[in-house]
Amino acid sequence: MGCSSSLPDRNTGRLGASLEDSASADSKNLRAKLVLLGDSGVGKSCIVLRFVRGQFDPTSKVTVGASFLSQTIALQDSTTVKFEIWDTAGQERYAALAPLYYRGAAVAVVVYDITVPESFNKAQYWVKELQKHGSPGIVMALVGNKADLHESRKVSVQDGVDYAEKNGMFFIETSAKTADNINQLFEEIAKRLPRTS
Ligand SMILES: Nc1nc2c(ncn2[C@@H]2O[C@H](COP(=O)(O)OP(=O)(O)OP(=O)(O)O)[C@@H](O)[C@H]2O)c(=O)[nH]1
Ligand SMILES: [Mg+2]
Repeated sequence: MGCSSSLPDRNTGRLGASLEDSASADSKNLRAKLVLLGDSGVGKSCIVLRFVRGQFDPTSKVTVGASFLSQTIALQDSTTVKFEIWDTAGQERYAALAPLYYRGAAVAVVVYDITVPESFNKAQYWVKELQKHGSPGIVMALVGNKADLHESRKVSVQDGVDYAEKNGMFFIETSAKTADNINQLFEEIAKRLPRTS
């Protein structure tokens, strides 16, 4: 399962960028280092694949280590935002690597699966870790993925909304499968990035 096999695996890229370096450029052309965190199987790689390539692959592999992709979007005010995306591996054995990827990140997208309550608990764990060790001023989004599986829903929308609100996060439910709210997720993040001028 997973979507990572079709993504390039570039573990050798720069990891330790400062926050200044990770959300920069002029006010019209922003650049932001973004990290995705969350339990294995919640759909992080599928969200990235949908956002970057417009595809959904139900048959590919779990992520090993992390993979890197970038994608630029244009906002209505003609600002462009280049997202430099680190898609981390959710399997427990990779948990110790996470700081390498969230260090210096301007944006953290914490993902859970609306059909798996344990993944919502894991999301809360990542939020706490980011609050302790993430960049000051990091923009955080809480994402309930697999919204297409609403008949198997185990985490209510309200639980997501409440947790996000308490922690100053942006909240959205998405489906990488149907593409529902995937572009909106990144557009809302882009709007929340600090502007230098
Ligand atoms: N129904 C449904 N299935 C999804 C969705 N997103 C991902 N999946 C499925 O969930 C499984 C896991 O997706 P991945 O994107 O690989 O999960 P991951 O979070 O990257 O997992 P790790 O790389 O191990 O951390 C795959 O079988 C996907 O096809 C979605 O929005 N809806
Ligand atoms: Mg993955």
